[in-house]
Amino acid sequence: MKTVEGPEPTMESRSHAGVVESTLPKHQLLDERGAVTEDDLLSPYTQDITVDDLQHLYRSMTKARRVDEEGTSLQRQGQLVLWVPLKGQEAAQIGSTWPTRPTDRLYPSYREHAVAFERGVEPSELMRYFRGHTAGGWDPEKHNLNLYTVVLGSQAPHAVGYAMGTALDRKAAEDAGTPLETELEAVVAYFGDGASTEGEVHESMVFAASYDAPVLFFIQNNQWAISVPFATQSRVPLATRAAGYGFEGLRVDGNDILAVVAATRYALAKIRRGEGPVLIEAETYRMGAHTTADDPTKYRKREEEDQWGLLDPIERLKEHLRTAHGVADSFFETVAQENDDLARRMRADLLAMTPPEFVDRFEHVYAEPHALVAAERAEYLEYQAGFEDASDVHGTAAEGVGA
Ligand SMILES: Cc1ncc(C[n+]2csc(CCOP(=O)(O)OP(=O)(O)O)c2C)c(N)n1
Ligand SMILES: [Mg+2]
Repeated sequence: MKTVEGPEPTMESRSHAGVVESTLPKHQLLDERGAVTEDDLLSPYTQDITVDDLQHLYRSMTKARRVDEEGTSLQRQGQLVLWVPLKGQEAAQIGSTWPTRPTDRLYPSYREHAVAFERGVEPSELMRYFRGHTAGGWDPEKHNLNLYTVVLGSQAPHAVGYAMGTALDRKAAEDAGTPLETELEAVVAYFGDGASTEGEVHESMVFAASYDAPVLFFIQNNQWAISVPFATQSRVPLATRAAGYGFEGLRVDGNDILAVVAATRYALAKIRRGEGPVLIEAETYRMGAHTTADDPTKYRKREEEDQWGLLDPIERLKEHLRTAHGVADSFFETVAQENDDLARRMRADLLAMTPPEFVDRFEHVYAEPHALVAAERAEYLEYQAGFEDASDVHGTAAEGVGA
């Protein structure tokens, strides 16, 4: 075997070599100052967007940010077990959810709070999850939104499997001579730059390509996977990977709500035509900590945060609304007031929540009765009965929260 000349790459040199420049264009429709820019591929997909629509998008983005701030405070005050901030990713999340239909199934990771709100999940419902009061969070069927997935990338095969299933159902109906009259439903799999390196994500992309699955892989590249920078995760922009599997990949400015909406509309239209999967890489930034258990000052520079602060997606849309559409200050003030009221209600709802009993956990292991779980439950109840004060055993979930 012929050996390759030259120094062995070390972990150090490979990790810090940076991301190779790509010829793939980065799509943008609103520049850093909120002025409209033209994009041959995407501009046609925003023609029908009205000022009302833009105001809705602004409301949704600021609502998510306000709830996010409240989430951090609540965790600091001992009312949540953990909080996962989304600050900075509002355009990527709202811009990709808004163009979906209620019949499209979404598979989030764990930071997609704005996606959940846009899908009708109440902020307090989400908070209940981060308080440790629920085993899941919400009814996935009601919102057509799968539950949060903390095991990185594992929602990707679920999403692709679901997408393949919808396409197979359609084919079965056609074969039976009763073709469905509705358009193909799309499935969206959300994950991050870090998760994109998981084996399951690669396997999902191979399957999706092989079976033309109606799925959109929506990657929020927020530049960090906890303390690992993007340059360590990939030698190339993630959108370029799609070509290797045989489908289209788009790079968009993920802090530009119009570009994200347009790219998502473009991708969904293609997916609904049965042309297979699409990948969108939304380049954005996690402005806060990874979670409330993390301290980003330990691994990234203040200058980097300041640089990205200038690209704030909410400020950009606000500037656009003001300058291009003459939206008055009173609109922004009213929205801020509505968001404060919402945060206050959410806090009150959270503090009034009744914690589940420890024994309830046995109910959620299997859907059907199970002999082993029933025996363990009985053993637990017997153990608990041995204490004079039942709360001495484990306490309730709420007592655990403030500890
Ligand atoms: C399979 C697996 N490995 C490791 C972890 C620990 N972990 C949690 S979040 C995270 C970083 C994920 O980064 P990214 O995918 O970029 O998403 P982000 O948190 O930036 O939104 C890691 C390594 C995990 N949850 N699951
Ligand atoms: Mg990340």
